Amino acid sequence: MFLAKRLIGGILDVVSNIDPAVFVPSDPPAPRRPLAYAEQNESDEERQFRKVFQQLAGDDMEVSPTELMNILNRIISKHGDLKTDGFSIESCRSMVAVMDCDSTGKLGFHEFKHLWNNIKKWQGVYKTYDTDGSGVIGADELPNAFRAAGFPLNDELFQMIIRRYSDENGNMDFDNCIGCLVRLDAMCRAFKTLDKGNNGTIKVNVQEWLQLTMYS
Ligand SMILES: [Ca+2]
Ligand SMILES: [Ca+2]
Ligand SMILES: [Ca+2]
Repeated sequence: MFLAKRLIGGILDVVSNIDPAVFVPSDPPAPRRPLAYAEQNESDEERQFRKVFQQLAGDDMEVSPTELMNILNRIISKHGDLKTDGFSIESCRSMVAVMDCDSTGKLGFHEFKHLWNNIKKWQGVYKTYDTDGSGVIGADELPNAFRAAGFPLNDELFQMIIRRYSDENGNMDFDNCIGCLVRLDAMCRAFKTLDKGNNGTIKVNVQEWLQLTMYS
């Protein structure tokens, strides 16, 4: 009710009680360079990645949510140590939405590469912080895992994340963990972009608020 009233008022102040400076979201995707320039100046690794991307993305040179789902599910089927019930189309639509900087509805090369590198990094964190080797991140393992991923949240936020992304026993499987971190990372980046004075407070109007929350 309170929120609705504030929204109708037109301006919403989002005040955070945690210091946003402690979050370490990943760097935003590199700005777009002219393709010819990019191709001439890329490293071998980038060239290889571009080839893989071209195969995954198909003729339109962008990765759709369905393509992303197929890729991720193909990969996790080869990793028996990561417990998962598979990436759902809903979770892939959400990941595409929060990574889709240029609003094409799909992931272009740089957007996809950014997501890919994060997933690789977080897969390492997941394995390292699954300390009992159960294949899932339990409620007791979660704070350290998220801290290692760059998100030292407080207890209240960890509890909320477990409520939203873990099962009834408090266990988070691999696809849920990646979905959660992709969103958390994107929301922290969005906050930092909007926090013009760098003082932990942002001011957004209803249009900006809905663009941020509904395309996510
Ligand atoms: Ca799952
Ligand atoms: Ca895009
Ligand atoms: Ca575990």
